[in-house]
Amino acid sequence: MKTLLHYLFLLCFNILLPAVHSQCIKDQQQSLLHLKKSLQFDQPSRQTPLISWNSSTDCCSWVGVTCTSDGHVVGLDLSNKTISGPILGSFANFSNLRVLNLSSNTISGTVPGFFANFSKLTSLNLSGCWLNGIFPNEIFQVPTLQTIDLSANFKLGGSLPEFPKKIGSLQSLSLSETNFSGSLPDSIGNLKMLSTIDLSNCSFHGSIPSSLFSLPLLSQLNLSHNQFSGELAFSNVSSNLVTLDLSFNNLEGQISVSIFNSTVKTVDLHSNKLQGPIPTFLPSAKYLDYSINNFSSIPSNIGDFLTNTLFFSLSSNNLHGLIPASICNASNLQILNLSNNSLSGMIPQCLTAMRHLSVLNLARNNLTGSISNVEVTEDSSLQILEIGGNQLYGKVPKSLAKCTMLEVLNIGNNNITDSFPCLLKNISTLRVLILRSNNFYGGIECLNTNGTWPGVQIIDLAHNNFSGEIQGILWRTWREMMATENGSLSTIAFGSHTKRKTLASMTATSCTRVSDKSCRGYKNVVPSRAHESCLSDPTNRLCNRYADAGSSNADAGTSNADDGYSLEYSVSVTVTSKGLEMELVKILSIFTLIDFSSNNFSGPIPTEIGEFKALCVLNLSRNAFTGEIPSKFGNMQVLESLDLSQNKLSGHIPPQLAELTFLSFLDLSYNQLVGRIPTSNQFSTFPPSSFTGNKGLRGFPLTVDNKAGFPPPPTMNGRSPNSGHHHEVNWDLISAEIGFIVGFGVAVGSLVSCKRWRKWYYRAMYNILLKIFPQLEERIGIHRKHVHINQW
Ligand SMILES: *[C@@H]1O[C@H](CO)[C@@H](O)[C@H](O)[C@H]1NC(C)=O
Ligand SMILES: *[C@@H]1O[C@H](CO)[C@@H](O)[C@H](O)[C@H]1NC(C)=O
Ligand SMILES: *[C@@H]1O[C@H](CO)[C@@H](O)[C@H](O)[C@H]1NC(C)=O
Ligand SMILES: *[C@@H]1O[C@H](CO)[C@@H](O)[C@H](O)[C@H]1NC(C)=O
Ligand SMILES: *[C@@H]1O[C@H](CO)[C@@H](O)[C@H](O)[C@H]1NC(C)=O
Ligand SMILES: *[C@@H]1O[C@H](CO)[C@@H](O)[C@H](O)[C@H]1NC(C)=O
Ligand SMILES: *[C@@H]1O[C@H](CO)[C@@H](O)[C@H](O)[C@H]1NC(C)=O
Ligand SMILES: *[C@@H]1O[C@H](CO)[C@@H](O)[C@H](O)[C@H]1NC(C)=O
Ligand SMILES: *[C@@H]1O[C@H](CO)[C@@H](O)[C@H](O)[C@H]1NC(C)=O
Ligand SMILES: *[C@@H]1O[C@H](CO)[C@@H](O)[C@H](O)[C@H]1NC(C)=O
Ligand SMILES: *[C@@H]1O[C@H](CO)[C@@H](O)[C@H](O)[C@H]1NC(C)=O
Ligand SMILES: CC(=O)N[C@H]1CO[C@H](CO)[C@@H](O)[C@@H]1O
Repeated sequence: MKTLLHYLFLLCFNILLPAVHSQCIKDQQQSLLHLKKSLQFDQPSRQTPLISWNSSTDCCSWVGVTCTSDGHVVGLDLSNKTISGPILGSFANFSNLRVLNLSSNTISGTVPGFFANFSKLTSLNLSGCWLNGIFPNEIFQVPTLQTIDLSANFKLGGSLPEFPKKIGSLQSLSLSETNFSGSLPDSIGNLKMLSTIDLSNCSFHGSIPSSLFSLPLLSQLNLSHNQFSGELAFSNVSSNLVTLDLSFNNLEGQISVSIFNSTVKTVDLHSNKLQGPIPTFLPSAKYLDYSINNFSSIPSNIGDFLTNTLFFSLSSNNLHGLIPASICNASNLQILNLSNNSLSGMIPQCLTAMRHLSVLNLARNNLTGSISNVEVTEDSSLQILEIGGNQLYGKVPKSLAKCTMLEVLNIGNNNITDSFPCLLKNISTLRVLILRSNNFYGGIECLNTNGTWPGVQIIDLAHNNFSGEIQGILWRTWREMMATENGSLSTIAFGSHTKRKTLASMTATSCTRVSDKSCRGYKNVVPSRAHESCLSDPTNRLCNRYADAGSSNADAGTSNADDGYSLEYSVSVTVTSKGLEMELVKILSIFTLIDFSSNNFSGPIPTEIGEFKALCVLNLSRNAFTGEIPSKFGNMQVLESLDLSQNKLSGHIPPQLAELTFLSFLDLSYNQLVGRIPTSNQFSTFPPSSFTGNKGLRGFPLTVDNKAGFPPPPTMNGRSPNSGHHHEVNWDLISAEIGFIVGFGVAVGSLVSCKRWRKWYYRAMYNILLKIFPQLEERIGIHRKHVHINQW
């Protein structure tokens, strides 16, 4: 009875859904059961994922099986079924398959050549299978093949074959993150149906065939992270092209003008060796990244070609000359990054008045002029303003008070002469304030305002002429630093909230299939499209690619010009920590820093600082602070770096300091401290130089005889003239390398928990230092856990 009902049920079902549930032919069932037997699963303890593959039921109803109406198995989707072991050989019996998806399994092993004989195959998906060996390239020539996805098999080698003249049916070709190599055949132009090509992060080289660009249906082309070279020579570009990513290659030469007349929306050419003037031919583009190339000039009419552009980066090129005022005609621009060039002249007045501009980065150029009169519009969108590292002078412009959304202000390393800009006190959104290396003077108290900075993370006032005592009450207005819980990776994002969410969720689903575990944690993060993070953070880059794919899809599928576009930008800030300048490529909400070093602050250190439970770096060195080190410092549980050197501090070192388990850098040298140095595991790792120059200090690691006189205090640039090595140190190089590491470490750190990051960080740091200072190993020995950079 039961079987009869069952049969009737199946019959009914089959009538309703004939294509899917038609009854399976006996020998097909045998083959499938045979296949099931041959499969191994990663977690044998768990219920087998193919429980429905049971001889007493119709095989066309089994999970992952698709049949034709006459019961032939034509589709197998066994993706993400914990299948393991080199089992591809057991698919030889299914030569009539149209669709085979084995993605996200740990199949490993090589790909057998017989798939090339699957004459009906339309879709082959072997992405994320840990495959190795050489992929049999005849499979690309299966005439029915429409999509092939071999991505994320980083040991899978191979090359692309010549393609026959006869029009191929291939629409989508993904080989990203494989070890495919060789050059692209010109005959790829015969695959007239191709719309998506993703060959990113492979080992391809040679020139990019121009035939690629004339594929009539091509909409997504991603060749990033390869070794493509030569000039970009193409005469005609597919009018369907939407996304072009050629970043991280060795492309060179000038890009000839007026070649594109297309719907291109995203162009990413960053990290190549392209030269000449910035190309101006993509009026439809919304995202243009030309950073890290050798482009030398900006055409004066550039703005006329940017009328739709939201993101425009020319950072880290070789640009000279003035910033063309026409750039202000790009009225939709939200992010403009011209940093790290040799641009000169004044900042065009109209730039800061652009209404939609959220990010303006002109840092590290050769800009001159007074900024006192810079005008900001009433409804300014400015969130990030970076003009540090120029030759700007004058006072902090009063109109900045109108930037009610400002989060990051970096005007450091200029020649600004002003008192503390109290007008910023009313901007409650401020997170990062960098005034370092200017001529600021006077006290930092703001008597005429009650404004607070509840989210402030970085305050860098170093190398100015600030003076006076610091009142405890001041600190109370900096709430973020008092937070107790760890923050999460937080980048500053633009675009409407919902759009951002869409991108984030797309990212989350696609990121999880990346085999690299470190990427999995990115679920809650909107990966950045901005180049800075890509440059310095390979993990993020990996996720970026998926984010890119996601956003481009959204882009392609929409008619509304603005939909699906979400821009992001990472703030990079150079800070001094642990005696070295370093560039923090991504500012985490977890990263907090106070640097008041090299000023004339005096009086006692307010005990309230001890309430900054989330403070990572505190540098009060080279001032005239007096009194004792507050014992409340023991409350700063996450403090990693504490520099109080070269002040007039007296009294004992509070034993509470020894309880700061994260503290990896400590400098109390050249004060008037007395008594015994606390003993703890942590303190025993600090070198004598952490304590030297205090007449009254004794105990490990200082030698017993501490009266023999001290070496002279370190000079302003952090190098001791007496350090006994004759090695010229290239501080730029170190700064760059540390920047790289920190950017990576910080991003990973928040994902993998602070502790693991720390281990990694110190190992990486140590390796880099060994490279730069080969003598390091003998000096500090291989047993030292931490590296104290300011020894030199
Ligand atoms: C194909 O299936 C038959 C059973 O139908 C089985 O005997 C044979 O071994 C299978 N061949 C392969 C290569 O799996
Ligand atoms: C197949 O399914 C039937 C009923 O659902 C069950 O009684 C039988 O044990 C299953 N066989 C196997 C091999 O799992
Ligand atoms: C794979 O399967 C596991 C468990 O069923 C699930 O948690 C995970 O999200 C799946 N991954 C993908 C990429 O579908
Ligand atoms: C398997 O791959 C095919 C095409 O390659 C795709 O349509 C299908 O959605 C994939 N299955 C899963 C579960 O991702
Ligand atoms: C291959 O399968 C994965 C799921 O594992 C899917 O995300 C991807 O889109 C598929 N590729 C193609 C080309 O359909
Ligand atoms: C593919 O089929 C041809 C002829 O049908 C045969 O000669 C060849 O050996 C087959 N290739 C593989 C790898 O099975
Ligand atoms: C990638 O291929 C090259 C040869 O082209 C080989 O030397 C290298 O080991 C391969 N890498 C991996 C991860 O398989
Ligand atoms: C270029 O695009 C414009 C519209 O955007 C169109 O009017 C013109 O005909 C196109 N030119 C060519 C050569 O395709
Ligand atoms: C910066 O500008 C000054 C003149 O204002 C010039 O002498 C100097 O060479 C410029 N530096 C660079 C790197 O362009
Ligand atoms: C900095 O500005 C002061 C006056 O404000 C001026 O005397 C000095 O020459 C400037 N320094 C540089 C390096 O431009
Ligand atoms: C600040 O607050 C105090 C009392 O809370 C008030 O008397 C004073 O007027 C306020 N100052 C400003 C500038 O708002
Ligand atoms: C050529 C290249 O950039 N390969 C990288 C691809 O991504 C993996 C991580 O998944 C890196 O390890 C490779 O170096």
